[in-house]
Amino acid sequence: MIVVHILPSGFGLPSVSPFCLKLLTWLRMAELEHEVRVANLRQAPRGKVPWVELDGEVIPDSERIIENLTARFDVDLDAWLDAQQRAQGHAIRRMIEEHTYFTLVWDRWVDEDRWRTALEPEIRKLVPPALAWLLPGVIRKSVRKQLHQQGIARHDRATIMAKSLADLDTVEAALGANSYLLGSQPSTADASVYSVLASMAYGPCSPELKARVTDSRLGPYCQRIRERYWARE
Ligand SMILES: N[C@@H](CCC(=O)N[C@@H](CS)C(=O)NCC(=O)O)C(=O)O
Repeated sequence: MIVVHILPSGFGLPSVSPFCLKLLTWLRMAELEHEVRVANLRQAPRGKVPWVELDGEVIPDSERIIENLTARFDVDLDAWLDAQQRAQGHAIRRMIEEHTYFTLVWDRWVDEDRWRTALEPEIRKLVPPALAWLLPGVIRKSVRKQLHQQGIARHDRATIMAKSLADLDTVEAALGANSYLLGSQPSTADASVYSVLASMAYGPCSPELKARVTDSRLGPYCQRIRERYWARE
C-alpha cells in the first residue's frame, strides 16, 4: 500500500499544502489506491511534505514520487503526449511550482489581510493549544525568512501581484480552448497547475488573484478537475 504523508485539509481544500494537493490529485488521476496520513514534519525525509512510504522505501518530493509510482505501477498519465506537449507541460509545471507557488505562499503568510483573517486562525487550530499564542508567529517568521531567501519577499505587494498575474495569464493562454492543459485528457502537469490554482480559487487568497482564476477560463478548468477527481470528498 502507498502511504502518503501530507499536511492536513483546511481552508476547504483536501490539503493546505499545494504540493500535497498535487500528489493527492495525481493519485486520483492515476487511480492508485493509497492511505493518507497527516505528516509530522520533523520526520520528513527532506524536511518537506509530501513524502510516501512504499514497500519499506521512503520517497520524498512530489515530482520524484510521481516518477517512481509511474514506473512501478505502469501508469503513465503522459503517455499520449508528443515531445512538444511534454516540453510545454514541463515548462508550465516548473513555472507554477518554482514561481507562482511562492507568490501564493507570500500572499497567505506575509500579506496582513490573509494572515489575520485566514492563516493565523487556521494555524492556531493545528498547533497544541498551550502554544497557540506563540507558534503561529514563530512559523510565520520562518516562512518570511524562506521567502526572503527565495527572493519573492524582496518585492513590494504590487510587484508580487503583477508577477503572479503574469503566470496566470500564461496558464490561461496555454490552456486556450482545451479542457485540460495539454489537450482533451488530463496529464501530470494538470495535477500541478490545479494544486496552485485551486488553492487560489477555493482557499484564502488576494481578491485580484482569486478573481483572475475564477472569472476566466481558469475557473471552469478548476471546476472540471474538482468535479472529476474530488466530487467524492
Ligand atoms: N519540491 C517539493 C516541494 C515541497 C514543499 O515545498 N512543501 C512545502 C509545503 S507546500 C513544505 O513542506 N513546507 C514546509 C517547510 O518548508 O518547512 C515537492 O515537489 O514535493
